[in-house]
Amino acid sequence: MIDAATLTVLVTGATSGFGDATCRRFHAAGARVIATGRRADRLEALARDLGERCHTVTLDVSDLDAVAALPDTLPAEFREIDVCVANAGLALGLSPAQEASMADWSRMIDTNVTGLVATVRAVLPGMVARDRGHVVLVGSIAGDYPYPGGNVYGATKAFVKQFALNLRADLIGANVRVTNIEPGLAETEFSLVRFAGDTAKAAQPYAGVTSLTSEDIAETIFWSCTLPAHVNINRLQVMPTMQTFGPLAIKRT
Ligand code: NDP
Ligand code: 8X3
Repeated sequence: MIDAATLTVLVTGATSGFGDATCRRFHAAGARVIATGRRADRLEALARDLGERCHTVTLDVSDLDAVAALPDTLPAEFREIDVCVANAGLALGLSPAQEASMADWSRMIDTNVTGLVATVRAVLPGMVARDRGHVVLVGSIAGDYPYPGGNVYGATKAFVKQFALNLRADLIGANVRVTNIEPGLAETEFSLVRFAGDTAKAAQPYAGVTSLTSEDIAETIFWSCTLPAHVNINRLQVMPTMQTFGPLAIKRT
């Protein structure tokens, strides 16, 4: 197993949900953590909680210049990133495609696709040069299974799935692992964001269900990153036991 205390871990979207829990999980095991996100107050609170071995950077992943510059702006002791958890992402709305907001679609693509690839592009040269690294992408079961209103969100996560596999193809011979974690229903701020702060709507997906928690996904990420270096988890779907598959829909006349 890899000793987490030897790792420097970069997490995007560390101000909430999976990202916050992932920072806490690695830090508790002795890792150095670089926590990033847009909400500076949340990052400050996280840094206060974690204390030493935590560096925070206010970062919007859709600011491509800032993402590209990130590795060179880090303090020396955080500069050699071993694990990059490209987690920042969001869903906006649940409208059918013919009614959905083009602005929402653009923001999801800018964040979940362009921001994610920019993050990977920024860290990968250092990992390859050091012959040591692990890129963890946070995809979703929405990239595997379609559902009504999932249109562009699901498509961004399908992109993540193929990007992860294609990265593996490029990284042949390099000691750099790539893992796509695909969570199912998990109770975070995800729905609050999807439904633009409408707390009643945001609560509905989690009603009467024992959903995944942020800690469940953080543990899964931690596990995949601390497996022996010769083991690469390509993709991992994680669902709550209470979530499963429905039949294909048929519109009958
Ligand atoms: P949260 O809303 O709790 O967390 C999302 C995080 O992403 C926040 O820290 C937010 O930080 C950050 N973020 C959003 N936009 C940007 C941006 N432009 N730049 C930088 N950071 C950004 O949701 P989750 O923890 O659930 O979501 C994390 C990931 O997991 C996402 O990629 C999501 O698609 C995926 N996912 C979630 C599932 C769920 O059911 N919850 C299931 C499957 C996948 P800030 O606003 O401060 O920038
Ligand atoms: C989040 C899971 O099913 O709400 O990616 O889209 S789902």
